[in-house]
Amino acid sequence: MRRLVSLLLVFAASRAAAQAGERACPAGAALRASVPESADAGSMPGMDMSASTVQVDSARREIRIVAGPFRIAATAHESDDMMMMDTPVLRVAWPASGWVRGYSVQLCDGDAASGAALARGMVHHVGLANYSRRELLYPMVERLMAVGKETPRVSLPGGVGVPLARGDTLGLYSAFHDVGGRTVERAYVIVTLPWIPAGHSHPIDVMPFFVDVNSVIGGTSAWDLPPGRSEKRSEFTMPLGGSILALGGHVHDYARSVRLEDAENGKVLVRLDTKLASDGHLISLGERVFGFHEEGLPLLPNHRYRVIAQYDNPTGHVIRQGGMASLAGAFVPDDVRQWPLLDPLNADVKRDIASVGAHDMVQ
Ligand SMILES: [Cu+2]
Repeated sequence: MRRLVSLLLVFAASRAAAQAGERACPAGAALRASVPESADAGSMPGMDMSASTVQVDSARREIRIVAGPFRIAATAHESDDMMMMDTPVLRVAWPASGWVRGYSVQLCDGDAASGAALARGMVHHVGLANYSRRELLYPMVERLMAVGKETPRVSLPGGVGVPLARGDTLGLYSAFHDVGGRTVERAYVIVTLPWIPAGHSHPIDVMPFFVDVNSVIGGTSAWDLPPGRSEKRSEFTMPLGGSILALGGHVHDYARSVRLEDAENGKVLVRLDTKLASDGHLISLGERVFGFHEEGLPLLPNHRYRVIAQYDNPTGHVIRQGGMASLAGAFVPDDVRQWPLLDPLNADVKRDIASVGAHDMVQ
């Protein structure tokens, strides 16, 4: 029952062009040595001793964030919520200006003598927030990228990248659960970001796009789902023009569709339909790739749009926090200099920063 992170999830592994093979994990000793101990170490038990470090690999054109150690304790599997462990948000200073063109996550064992990867299923999600840029539509910090166990890797098509500048502040948040009742004492997360350094080729700037039918800053955007057919909608005004390259989304069981409309003339711009099991449980929500250049879906500056979710709840009763719907994708602004600025003193922004990671996840 959590909000989807804005991410370029529609470019997830399966359709990505080049797939680098999964890297081997470094040896445990090397992992432990690479992450300096947190100043809090010793003061708090368990995961609060974790810290992070950033490595620039110029030869491979990659930037890596290594974070840990995280203790992943075996738990009694009473419910999905019980078994998930959120980690504190670890902030990192971005080391170089240029463009990120992908994102992948490894989970490695810090107690293994030689490199050892941990079960992929232990990763519930790992995401990056960007405290140096605002979400396009909301006074919130940007959710840059995130993956869950179903989408271990995000790759952008050639010629586009998400701009980041040296000194930007990112926050790494994650959640794990045990697999097979085994406790891992020291797990390390390695986030690898393929990278185009400034001064080389100049890709097209692409940004995360996110719109929620029930945006609640600092809280969950889920709502109580009434029985039968129902609809939830919200309007937004584009602060600048640009085009959407691709769009996916997030909904819950019994959702029928999410659509984006021009609120000024009612025209349906895109509609994503769900695939449901016969009992109404969600199998998948459609995605749409418009194209990477001129073929994108244009959105006009200062123009009103709306997003509408349709549900049909057959249970005959209200499902507490059962509704959720958002669209997320990739957006190319006409002029990136017009991007709305993040005001760190704004009350909504403060509330959002306090909640990073708490309501974010990949479906
Ligand atoms: Cu949800």
